[in-house]
Amino acid sequence: MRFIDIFNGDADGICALVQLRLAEPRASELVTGIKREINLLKNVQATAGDKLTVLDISMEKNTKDLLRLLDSGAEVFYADHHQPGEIPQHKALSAHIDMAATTCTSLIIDKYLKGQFHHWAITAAYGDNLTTVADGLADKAGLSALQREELSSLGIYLNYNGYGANTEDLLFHPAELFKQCVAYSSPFDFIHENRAAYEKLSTGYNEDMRAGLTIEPKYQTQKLAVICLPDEKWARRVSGVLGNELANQFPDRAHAIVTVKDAEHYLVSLRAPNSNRSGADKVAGQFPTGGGRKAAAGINSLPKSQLDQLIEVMENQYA
Ligand SMILES: [Mn+2]
Repeated sequence: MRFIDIFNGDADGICALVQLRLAEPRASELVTGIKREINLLKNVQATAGDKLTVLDISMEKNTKDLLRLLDSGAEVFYADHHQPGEIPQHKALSAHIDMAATTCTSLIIDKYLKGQFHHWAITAAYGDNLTTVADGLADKAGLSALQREELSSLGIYLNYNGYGANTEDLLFHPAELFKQCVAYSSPFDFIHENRAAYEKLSTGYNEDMRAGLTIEPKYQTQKLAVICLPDEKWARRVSGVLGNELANQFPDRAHAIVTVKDAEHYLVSLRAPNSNRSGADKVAGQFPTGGGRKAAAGINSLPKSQLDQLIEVMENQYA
């Protein structure tokens, strides 16, 4: 019988598993990847009696493999907050799904464990950009303003670590980062006692962010800015968090963060202005590989020749 822990490589996935393994320590096989890699079940093989834990990846995107693993006799504990599609009715599946906009997988696990490792759950809420929810929980837990700041920073760093084109781009492989974190029952102890890991994250984040903020926008008006990042590791790491930072610094501006995907294509991350959180899905929807939500959307594969067209569509939406 094998234990296999499968989790998204971002703050939410890592903190969800940290809580579970602090409550129930196991030597398990770890299956994870970059934040965008969510078809994690496709590489998992199991036999009867194996115990699988699956965290923070959409069930809908993994249904076929989930059914295959259940059919092979594995027991599956599944917790997530993304669209599940139709949840299979199977006696070996224990599903904990909550799609409320105010929750995340780590908060679902926090409830399941009756708050045993609550500070790790709050860290994840900050990392998953549920800032208002996280602030409320921190207040309720009696945390000081400084402690709140510490958990918020850690959440942001753990989330940042998940961005890249592959795990070689990342400062820590998410499986390694999980191991560094799970050694501490409180994130405050991780922050203060695991200085080497914490400083690697904080220095990396701050240096990448500084470099990202100095890039001259390719196109810029009062209403929108298009930032083209170079094809380098640091740029791929910061691509996911730079848009949030720019949206905070320029709340009335829409942003497109453009990174090189391959010789012919860009990967585009779109953010609506903070003061008008709408339209990002409409801009992305004008392109065949675009999609997303009103406030944040993306284009998976934009032909390089269509960058001007993207600017035009953004002008029509926001100017
Ligand atoms: Mn999540």
